[in-house]
Amino acid sequence: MSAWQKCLASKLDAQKARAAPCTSSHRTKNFWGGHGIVAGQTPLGLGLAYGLKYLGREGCCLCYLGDGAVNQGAFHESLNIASLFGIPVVYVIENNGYSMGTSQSRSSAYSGCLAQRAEAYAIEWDVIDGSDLYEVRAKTQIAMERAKKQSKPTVLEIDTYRYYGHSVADSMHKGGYRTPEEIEDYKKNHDPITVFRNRLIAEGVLTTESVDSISQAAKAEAAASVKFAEESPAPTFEDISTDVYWESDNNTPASRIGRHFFND
Ligand SMILES: Cc1ncc(C[n+]2csc(CCOP(=O)(O)OP(=O)(O)O)c2C)c(N)n1
Ligand SMILES: [Mg+2]
Repeated sequence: MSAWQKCLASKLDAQKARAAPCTSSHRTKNFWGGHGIVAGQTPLGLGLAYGLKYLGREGCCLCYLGDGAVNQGAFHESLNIASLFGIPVVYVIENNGYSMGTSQSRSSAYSGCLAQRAEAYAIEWDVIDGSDLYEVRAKTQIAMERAKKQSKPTVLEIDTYRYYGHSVADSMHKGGYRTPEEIEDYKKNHDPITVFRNRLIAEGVLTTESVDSISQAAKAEAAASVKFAEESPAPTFEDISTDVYWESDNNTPASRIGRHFFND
């Protein structure tokens, strides 16, 4: 429901329509959002996890990044500090093989896998098959326990895929960076939802009929969310211009002459 409020820039959106969907966050759900700068979220995730340690709270920060972020300096600086100071952060590399229209083999020097780079920082790491939900859950659990009980970081690499382009810039695999056959193969043989559905049917937890009714209920819920968002009020000018600068919101003397934008 709230995701659609975000996509359609409704006044009811948690951030009052002031952020793009890819940088959305939800404070009360402890979801701190993305970052427009690739790997920019990695030092921020480190900081959130450091905050937990500093306040003496048991917890951890799960910080996600794409395979396109692994060569950024900010990520490596974050790994170094995480290891050195024992920060309860779990970095999860979602490796879908491409950064926009560039394949991983063209952008990253590595042997084996990307997560192995953690060894350079004395950090534990693991690789996960993203189409296997049980494996994702079990290995993420181990990393979270390590963070919570030992205050140690982990780097996880989840092998996955994306069906669409990163954005309009590489939609329909513009530039021919991958083939339609590759996409079809993944859909047919590795799609995590299909794999999990088949597994639950094989385990006797679900039947083909119950899968259909769950699927229909999910589609109905999504359609109702879209309708609600479409019918929600649009933000006003005040909604999008407040909570941007504290000085302006509070009409301080500096704000009245605009000086807080400068250092003089
Ligand atoms: C520092 C920086 N450089 C370049 C960009 C432009 N950019 C946006 S997303 C992206 C690729 C990210 O790759 P990945 O995280 O693997 O995302 P995917 O293509 O799989 O969706 C690039 C280069 C950016 N946002 N920030
Ligand atoms: Mg990627």
